[in-house]
Amino acid sequence: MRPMPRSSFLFGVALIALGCSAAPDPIEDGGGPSTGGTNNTGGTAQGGDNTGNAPSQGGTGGTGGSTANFVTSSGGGGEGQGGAIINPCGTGCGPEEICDGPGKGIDDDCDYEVDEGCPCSAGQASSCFKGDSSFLASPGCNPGTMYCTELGTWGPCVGGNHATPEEQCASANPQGCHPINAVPFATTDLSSGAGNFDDNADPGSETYTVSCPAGVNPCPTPNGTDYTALQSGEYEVTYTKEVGGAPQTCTFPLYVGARGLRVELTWNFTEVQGNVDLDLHMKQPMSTLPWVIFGDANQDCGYGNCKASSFNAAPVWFPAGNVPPDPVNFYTDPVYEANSCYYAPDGEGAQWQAEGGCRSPRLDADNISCTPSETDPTSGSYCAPENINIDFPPKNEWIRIGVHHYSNFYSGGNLVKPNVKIFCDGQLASDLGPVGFASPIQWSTSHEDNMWLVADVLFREDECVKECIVQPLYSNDQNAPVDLTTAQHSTQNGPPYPPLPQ
Ligand SMILES: [Ca+2]
Ligand SMILES: [Ca+2]
Ligand SMILES: [Ca+2]
Repeated sequence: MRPMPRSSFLFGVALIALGCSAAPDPIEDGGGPSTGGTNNTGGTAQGGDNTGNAPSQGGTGGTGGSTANFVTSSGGGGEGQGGAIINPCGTGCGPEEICDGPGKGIDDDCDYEVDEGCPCSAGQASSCFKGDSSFLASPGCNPGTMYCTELGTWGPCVGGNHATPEEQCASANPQGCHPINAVPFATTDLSSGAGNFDDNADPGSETYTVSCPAGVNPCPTPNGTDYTALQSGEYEVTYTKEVGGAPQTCTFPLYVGARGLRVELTWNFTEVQGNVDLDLHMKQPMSTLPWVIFGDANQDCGYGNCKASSFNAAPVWFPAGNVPPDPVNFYTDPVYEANSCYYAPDGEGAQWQAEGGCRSPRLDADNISCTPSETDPTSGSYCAPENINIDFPPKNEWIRIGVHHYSNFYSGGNLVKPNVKIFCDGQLASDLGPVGFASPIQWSTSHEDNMWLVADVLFREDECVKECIVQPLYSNDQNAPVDLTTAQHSTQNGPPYPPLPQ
């Protein structure tokens, strides 16, 4: 067994104690594994109601949208003297499922279904944890992901490691095959996840295979024990060995993610043969100024001003003098691997290293053209996702996401179909494009210079939860996408922002 990759520390960062847990935190109590921990963000999540209707269990009825919470431990509702409940946030195992607040993404009634019957809407995704949520912070336990179904309620919680009778994640053997973590674009040693399971392998008999999260195509293949995942999400690793000539296997998850807000753009690279250039854009929080796709405008982060190579013109969005967790324009993490921008492809990461830290916002990768048949994810021609990041997002401000159809050299007949995944502290909060719209966004060459306004994202935090809300943007009641022409996106921001949540 090789040492845990140092990048695994990152997810400890996201396990932010919110001061309301009555239950002991096994990580803070020193119970965390010496390997660096198997928890990722410890996140929980749940969607509200995108229609603006009040959540069924008495929420604010505000903007709705998809939300992702980051509850560190919901505890057991500890009792103080006289039996008074002193943990206002704790739910533990209670009599009923709760859809919002601290109950988001949590299996409040411990029936091993999460947010069963709770409302959600198109394009929403969320993390989820089955069983007693007080185990969420335990080594070996990790949330899975659930998607909103066409019925307007949450689908099954898939992936993750749960406090169910079958999995008993809190008592999983940390010495055997176990979950591992990585940041996007960093190369991970898969053998660290095989634990001591690989100790007795016949020489030369070991192989690793990886299956990617939904929508990740092409899916990178391992190079021996090295693996470079480019997109956030949960990957399933299968390790195979022979012992005395008899094959044995184990599987374990690889959780890939980064801190803060990370928006990832891909499109149907294979169908359009890598000959289409889409560009991811992010608008300065709460800005109502127009989009400026070529750069040179502070309000619009894109390829023209947000890459390391266009650093001098980079947007300045946050007050000087801020320190994390307040939003900062530039930050050098004392832990080298926490500077996730250092792993950006195409030489951009090396430029960030030369700058000595990561800028926020920033565009880590601009895919201009690519070769869908390329299988080496470290190759410059690999069909990599574009991504824009804010490492320490501001609170209570809407951040708008857009995708610009820059150029289209494809004449083969297939339309280009963008896909945007929005991650909050490593947790999927929305998956938009192919799903989530009655008529998904799809462009032909005649739509060059159109701009799809994807969603607005807002981070908020109170004494119990840290959450992000994703509000997909729709042009009408039929869930059609907002698709702006040149004349429109060059003169306007698009629809008004949703009301700020209470
Ligand atoms: Ca719940
Ligand atoms: Ca339940
Ligand atoms: Ca591009």
